[in-house]
Order: sequence, then structure tokens, then C-alpha cells
Amino acid sequence: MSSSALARIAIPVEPSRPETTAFAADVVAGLTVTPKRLPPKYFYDQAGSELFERITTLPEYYPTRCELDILHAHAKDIAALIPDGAALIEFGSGASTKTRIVLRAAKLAAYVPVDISAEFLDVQVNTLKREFPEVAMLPVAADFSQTFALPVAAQSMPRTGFFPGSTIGNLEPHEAAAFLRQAGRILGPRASFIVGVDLIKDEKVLHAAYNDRQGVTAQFNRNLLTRINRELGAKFNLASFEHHAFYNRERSRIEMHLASLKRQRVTVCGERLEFRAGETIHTENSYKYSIESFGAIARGAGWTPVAVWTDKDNYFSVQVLTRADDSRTGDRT
Ligand code: AVJ
Repeated sequence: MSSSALARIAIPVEPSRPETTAFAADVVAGLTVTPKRLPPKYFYDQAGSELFERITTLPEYYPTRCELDILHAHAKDIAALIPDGAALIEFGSGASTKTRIVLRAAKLAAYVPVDISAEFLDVQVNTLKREFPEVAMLPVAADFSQTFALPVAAQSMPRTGFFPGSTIGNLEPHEAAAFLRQAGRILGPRASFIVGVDLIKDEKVLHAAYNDRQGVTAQFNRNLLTRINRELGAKFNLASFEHHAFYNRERSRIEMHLASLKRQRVTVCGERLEFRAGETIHTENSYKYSIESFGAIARGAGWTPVAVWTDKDNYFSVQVLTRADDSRTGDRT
């Protein structure tokens, strides 16, 4: 075999790790279709998670601040909708600032964080155990977008789901509905669900939140290429890809893209990819809802909205849903 034939086979840096294989497969699948796209879940490696934490503190990035304001202002009202002795099941757990507000306000028997990273859960649960010794910590290492079983102890408690941060906005509306329906199945009869949902608002505010002056969001977006370079041995030239974020009004979503500034070729996992000048990789959608449009999706997925709070500017909402079938017992057989 000639050396040039060998040189064409790109081997991932850590070929044996199953996560690397899944990442490689998703990257190749997304970059060999038109238009090119990458799943936003891959933003969150170590560097990406740190960049996201920085985003949450930016003056332009209102969602985190608004949601924290809502949770602080209405902690008592939210807690009133959580039965004493309930299990709080969090779908994907980030920095636990929001969780702590609920843990402090409600009389919970258990906290069930569900996260893909067992190491992350370990650290989180050990910290929270000390602060909330009366709450049983029952972590579940699972991909919360797939189905998973609740710990047996939580199955006999009243159950409340918690999905803050408007992470649901990353999903297409039909996927958001499917996710809500599946969460209803996981949480079981008489469950409730607390969901953070970003709202439609002035386009200038939306635009600024994803085009911050310090360029942290741009770095967060470009970090995806850094990660592909490092983990999959690719050679994306970061300087030739630009951060694009804009509001798509027809679809009520922020779109993030990485735009190629010139015509170029990049090899990833042995695939030769061609980029036209100006061609983009679509890296994220962040859907915005009205209270009504989100309510309609929730109802269609078997939930009934029972309470909603917003911040003073109506930028963000925290919504409480209950399982629709349970509120109508007696109506149907
Ligand atoms: C974590 C998905 C809610 O959509 O606002 C922040 C991610 N992307 N800046 C969002 C994000 C760019 C964020 N979510």
C-alpha cells in the first residue's frame, strides 16, 4: 500500500471510546448532508461547558438571569405545587443554582438528577448531600432524551419533573412534544413538571443575546470545531469559520451557524468535505415560544398547564404542568 493511501485514513485520537465513535458517526453524518449540520449536544465538552457558564453571566444573555429571578420570586408558589415528600427529577443537570432554589423551598424526600455523565453526578450529589442531608440523593446516569427507569424508591413518592434553562428550545417543536410525552410516561400518574421556556420577544434583544460584544457565544460556537479537531484528528482552520446567529421569525427560533469564509476542503474521519464560500454548518436552533404556543404543545403531549410565571420584562417563563389524564378522572374510563 502506498503511503498516500495510508495518509488518507484519518483515525480518531481515541478510537476505542464508544463516545468518540458516536461523536465521529454524528459528525460525519451531519457534515456529509446538505445543508451541513451538527447536533448542539456536542457543544458541552469541558471547554464548552465553561464557555456556556460564561455566557450565562453576560449582560446580553437574559435567559439565565430571568429564570433565576422567577425562581427566587416565586419559590414559595412553586413549592406549593410540589407535594410534601415528593421526588424532584431533573432532566439533565447543569450548575445546581436553580436546583438549590427548589430544594430549599419545597419539602422533598428525594432528588433524582438524570445526567449522561456519572462523574458529574457524583460530584454534584456529594455536594448537595451535605447541604440537604434530609433529601435522599438518587442519581441516574442516563441520556435524559432517551427513556430511563426511575429509582424504585422514587416510584412510591409523588413525582415532579424539573427541566429548566429552556433546553427544550433546542428541540424541534414536534420533538419537544415527543419529549414531553415521554417525560410523562417516565414520571408516571399524577406527576407534575416544571419547565423553563424562553419567550418570543423584541428581535434586537434576541439578536444581542446570541451575538454578545465580548464574543463568548462565537467562541462557544467555534469550540465545536476545536473539539472535532482534537477528538477526531481533523484540521479545521478556526480563523476561516465565522459565528453567525440570527432570529428566524417564520420559525420563532434563533439559528446558530458556522460560516466558511472561503471555498475550502477539510478531511474529517477520512471524509473529504467541501465548503463553498459562505456555506454554513447549522449548529443550533433555540426555539422561542409564546405562553399559548408552548401550552398548546404541552396539551398535545398529555399535560395541562396549571401555572406560569414570567420576569418583569416577559422575557422568560417558568411553567408548571400536570398530567392531563389525572385531572379528569371520572370523565373517562
Ligand atoms: C442551553 C440551549 C438554552 O439556546 O440559549 C446559549 C444555549 N446557545 N448561547 C440557548 C446557547 C448560545 C442555550 N440553551
